[in-house]
Amino acid sequence: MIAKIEGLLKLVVSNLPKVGKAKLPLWVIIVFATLYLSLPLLFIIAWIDDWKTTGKPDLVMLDTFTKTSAGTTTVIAFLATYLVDKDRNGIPDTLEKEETK
Ligand SMILES: [Ca+2]
Repeated sequence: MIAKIEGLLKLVVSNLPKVGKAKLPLWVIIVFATLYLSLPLLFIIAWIDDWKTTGKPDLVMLDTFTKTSAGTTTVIAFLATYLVDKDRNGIPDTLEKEETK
């Protein structure tokens, strides 16, 4: 079953189009990083709107957001590792190293 899923995923990935000079893996990572990093901005906009609507800031919500955003540092470190592409072939170097093993 897992082999079938793996084969299906390889088939899908091999048929995905290239985007400009960048091949898909780096492009996907950039899109997900952008989406993930835009979430705090969305929260802040909604929090300010809530403050404006209710007339007082929801400090408990802000505190919760601050505490849960600590995980963001981990995600940024992970993404920074995967965005390194020294040979500029569009494939993150970390993934290339895994392929050659
Ligand atoms: Ca590379």
